[in-house]
Amino acid sequence: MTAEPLEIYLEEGDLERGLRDDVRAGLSAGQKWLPPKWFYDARGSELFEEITRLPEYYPTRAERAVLAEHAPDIAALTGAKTLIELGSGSSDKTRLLLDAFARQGGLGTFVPLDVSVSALRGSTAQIAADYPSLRVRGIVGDFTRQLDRLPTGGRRLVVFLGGTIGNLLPAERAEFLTAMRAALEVGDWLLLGTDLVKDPEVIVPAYDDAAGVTAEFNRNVLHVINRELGADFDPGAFEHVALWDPAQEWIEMRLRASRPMRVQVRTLGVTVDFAAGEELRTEVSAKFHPEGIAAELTAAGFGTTKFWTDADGLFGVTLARA
Ligand code: AVJ
Repeated sequence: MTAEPLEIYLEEGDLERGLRDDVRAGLSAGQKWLPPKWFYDARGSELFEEITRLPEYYPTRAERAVLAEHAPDIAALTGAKTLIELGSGSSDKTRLLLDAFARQGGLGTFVPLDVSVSALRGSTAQIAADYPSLRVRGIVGDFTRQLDRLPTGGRRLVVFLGGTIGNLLPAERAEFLTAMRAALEVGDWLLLGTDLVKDPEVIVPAYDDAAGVTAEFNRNVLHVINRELGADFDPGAFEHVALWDPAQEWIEMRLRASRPMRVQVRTLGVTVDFAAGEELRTEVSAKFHPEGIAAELTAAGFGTTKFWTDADGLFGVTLARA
């Protein structure tokens, strides 16, 4: 089947308004910040795909190894009819699941949901071509906001891979998991990918690679704001910073002003001053302990869980029953 036209849960106008609100709030804060979802325009999505192939960036490979080994278990345990993928991006690793379901039979519909229209266009067309018996319904949406509108019908498996849940702060995460559980019915399933706490000497290079791709990805958010909101950031004047916070057990990406700068954001009519060395936080990527993941899922109302990791114990994948 060819992919169905993308369903739009998030209009261009909503996106634009969301960006304006986030930029206004984040750039006027004492400690400046921007949410990571604004990295992912077409260029940002491409840069992220490039990151996943870097030697230092282990999460994608480690998660792929877990899925390669356990996709048949996941298909058999869940018996899902509909697979919904949140923050699907290219849906590359998801193919391991689709292959396992294809061998088992029974999966009828694949629903990738992402904020990136460009990423979704590519992935839905390719998946529809490669899995001719699957119905492919791409949704343009924000996974933190559209949970109550997830497609229904048949047993569902929601997959949220890559460790993207680590982009949420702890309170946001609890709220997200609770909303997720509320959106599901007893018998539905959640498959959650989480990067695990490990030696920062392994984590930091994954977010500060030698080739500078992550630095470019980080600075891309400034290009997005320049283009979408008529700002005049000089992205080259911001240095990429990746910092491990041992107390929070998360990595932060920041952009550090290399000199004092005054930035105009024309659409918002605001002026933002940066002192030399001032940092703008662009991403938090939390790392987890297996017991912590289970506890958070239980607190959100999920039942039995299964937990798998790769041979090196780098990355965890949890299957939880609603
Ligand atoms: C897509 C959110 C899982 O946090 O590792 C990669 C994004 N940031 N390099 C992550 C990212 C810097 C990635 N996630």
